[in-house]
Amino acid sequence: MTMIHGCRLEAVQGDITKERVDAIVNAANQSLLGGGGVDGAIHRAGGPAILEECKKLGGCKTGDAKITSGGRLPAQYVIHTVGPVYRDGRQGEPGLLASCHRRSLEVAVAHGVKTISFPAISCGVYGYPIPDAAQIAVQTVTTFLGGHPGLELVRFVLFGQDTFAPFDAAVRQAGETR
Ligand code: AR6
Repeated sequence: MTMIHGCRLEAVQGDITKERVDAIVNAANQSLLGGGGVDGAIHRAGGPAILEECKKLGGCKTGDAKITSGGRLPAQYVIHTVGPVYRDGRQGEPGLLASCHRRSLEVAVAHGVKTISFPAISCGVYGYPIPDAAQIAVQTVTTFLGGHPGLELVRFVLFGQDTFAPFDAAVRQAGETR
């Protein structure tokens, strides 16, 4: 855990669908019509209301983010973002992954969200190397917090030690180098 411009920033291991925060972020695909991984888990736990709202959104570009209610989830909102499919890191993947985090936070702030949890976007079937993704995620959030007071908590909720450790290290590093 570290404090960045008055906002608590932390990494924890867990299931993001259980998060009691204002908004959770979904690692979706461009259709916004559901999928596997964390996307499948969120739609299962939140119920059909989320998909009904998603159908009206007309999809989402890679790097962008759109919001729905949280359905039956403890979280009030789900912010659906689309991470890049990782190829070799030279196809704009870092910029697109940063954009996912920035756009998710912009949409969150526009809806009065004060507490938000992110999964490891693109780190599952989209194949992003986890240490690289962790650095980008934490750096982008940290930069955003510098320009946007009002957020109280940004939490990365990771499945498994292999994903948790690099995110936790990046969060600690952000606290030291700021
Ligand atoms: N809570 C927290 N993290 C989770 C959970 C959960 N309940 N379930 C999985 N993860 P992925 P991507 C982790 O594949 O790489 C979907 O089909 C998982 O271990 O869900 O962005 C979409 O529809 C991994 O670390 O997302 C897209 O088609 C991380 O969440 C595609 O997958 C992200 O893995 C998006 O791929």
